[in-house]
Amino acid sequence: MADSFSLQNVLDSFKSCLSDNKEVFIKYYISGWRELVSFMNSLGSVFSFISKDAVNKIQILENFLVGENGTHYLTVQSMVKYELDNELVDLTKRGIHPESGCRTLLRLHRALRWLQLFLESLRTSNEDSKTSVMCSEAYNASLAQHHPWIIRKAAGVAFCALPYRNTFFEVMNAGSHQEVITLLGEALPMISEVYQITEDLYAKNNLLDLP
Ligand code: 1Q0
Repeated sequence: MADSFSLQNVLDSFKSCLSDNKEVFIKYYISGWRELVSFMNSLGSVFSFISKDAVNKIQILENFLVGENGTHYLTVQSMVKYELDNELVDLTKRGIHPESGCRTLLRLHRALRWLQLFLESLRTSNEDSKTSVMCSEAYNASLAQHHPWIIRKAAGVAFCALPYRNTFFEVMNAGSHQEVITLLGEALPMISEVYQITEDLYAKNNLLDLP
């Protein structure tokens, strides 16, 4: 179970992300990303430069969570407060805190917007839709704005290696195509809510452009 991907696991992680008072648990946020990375790894080695970066960022957050100040890293809200109160974030240019929790999570947060757009487009796609086109449109409307030319180029090459929609739906391991579409419909509001709460928190604290 643990090492076989299923869309249901992703949904479960993002469902568990929100506390009763709508704080975002870092533990489940990163377990959602781990699931997604395992999915991406099953698609082939052209994606390994992406999954390496994602794993690296997941690991930075995990280390904070299990580290001596771990209690401050329980939720995204408590992390932001703790790191800002203690001046642990490089706010305008990279300095002595190049790997703060805040800037690391921001990278995944931006990627979550891509995921949201991509999954929505998969959900509403038809048999003739091309995954590579859906993926790059989602990317251009989100993450690409934060990436230099060379990364955008490499991402574009990787997208061309995405399997066809049919295969893609099968790797998601969530039953028939109709079942996948239903599950996507359940997963998306969860993902969107986690995204929006984080976005609002970062905006309120002026953290959306952390270097
Ligand atoms: C399946 C297709 C995957 C497509 C992923 C799209 C994202 C492309 C991103 C390219 C990133 C390239 C690597 C390096 C980037 C870093 O420079 C950048 C900034 O960090 P920093 O430290 O230099 O300031 N990093 C990022 O922007 C973070 C990127 C994280 C990407 C995480 C992607 C995880 C992918 C998951 C696969 C999802 C499959 C979707 C379908 C699943 C169905 C449930």
